[in-house]
Amino acid sequence: MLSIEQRYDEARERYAALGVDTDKALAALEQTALSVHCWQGDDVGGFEAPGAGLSGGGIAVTGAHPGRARNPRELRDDLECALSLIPGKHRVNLHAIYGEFGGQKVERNRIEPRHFYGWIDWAREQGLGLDFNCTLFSHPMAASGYTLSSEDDTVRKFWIEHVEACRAIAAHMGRELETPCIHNIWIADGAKDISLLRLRRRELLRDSLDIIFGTAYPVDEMRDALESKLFGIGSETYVVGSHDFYLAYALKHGKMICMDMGHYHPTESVADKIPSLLPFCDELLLHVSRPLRWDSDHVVIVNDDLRSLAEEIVRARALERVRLALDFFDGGINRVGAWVTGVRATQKALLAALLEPLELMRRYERNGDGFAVLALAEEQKAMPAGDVWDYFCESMQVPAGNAWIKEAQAYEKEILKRRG
Ligand code: RNT
Ligand code: ZN
Repeated sequence: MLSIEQRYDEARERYAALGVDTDKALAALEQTALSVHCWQGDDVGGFEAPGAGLSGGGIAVTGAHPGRARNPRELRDDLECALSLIPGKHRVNLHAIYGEFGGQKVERNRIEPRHFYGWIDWAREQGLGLDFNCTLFSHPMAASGYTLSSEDDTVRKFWIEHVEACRAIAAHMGRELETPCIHNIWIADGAKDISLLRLRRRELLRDSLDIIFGTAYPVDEMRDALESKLFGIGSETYVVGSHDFYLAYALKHGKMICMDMGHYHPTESVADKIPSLLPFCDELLLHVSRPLRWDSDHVVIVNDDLRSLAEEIVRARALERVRLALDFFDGGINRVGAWVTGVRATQKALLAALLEPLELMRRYERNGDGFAVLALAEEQKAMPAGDVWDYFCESMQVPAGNAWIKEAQAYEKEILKRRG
């Protein structure tokens, strides 16, 4: 049997014949840090109070597979295991509910950087960047279904203070780790049925954001992103933070748009939104996810949506302007295995895009040779990208091919299954 290196050498020549430099492709892949969401490890539970789980917010985690992380130490152990099976250096994406509150009840509008020192120290030690999200769900103050767009001044003020606190924490993380922390705002505000306050609530959300963004932070410390949604469970008819709303807000105020692959109409192409927005935005944030029926957050796999997404980023030469964060959760399978599957799938899709013979395809297109563009893209599917991927994994000192599966199984047997 040929070794991974021999297979790579052969693949390198085949790609080179098409004008593709596989070493360059791998260097670009290595440079692409993905923001790995902490919440796959504990079903979006967080550490606010023992037993507190996901409630409200229009998102739901199903499944009761044993081994859910119950505290920051377990979650960090699980992340370390997952990251050891993923090639490259990445970032970890936290939510405000993952602070270390020392068993104390700390109101969300009172959280501080010190509640995240444990994460910052760990990230520094592991050589990881951190990203951050405010948490405006799973809370009594969100029970009405409205937060930043609430007509109740007390509720709105509480959540404005929460997001302000989160932005300060994000800036602190960025400063400490010397890599800008992306702070993403997603709220579940919306209505199950007819609402007569569609405009009113969007004006309230606009005003809340204006107050929140009244404090400016240096871009090398933190940057703001706004994540829209089409519908959620219990907000089927109306979502205050729609795509149009945030797009308008972001363009007007120089904020970043976050597009979650699960938050659009099923036939709408998130991939094509990338080259639509790039002429107007310096940077974009993507939540890489897999919508299925009513759920927006299945574990990511290499499907056509993901491939097109990666292709549009690479074809637009925008790998440095489009930040990729993962966003999926499955409580029904080995959670570490779910993480690794989704992150590696994203990397494989990026690699496939980086291995496209773009110069040749562009030449064909400019020469009006449309069939050749199509044919070349098709033939690409039978090229040995897997050999390049295996070599990448091996050179990054992580298991190639499916060898990581037994490592995730062993971790489950030795660690996860032993948890209560
Ligand atoms: C929900 C959004 C959001 C969340 C996380 C937990 O539909 O996608 O990004 O998944 O903030
Ligand atoms: Zn998302």
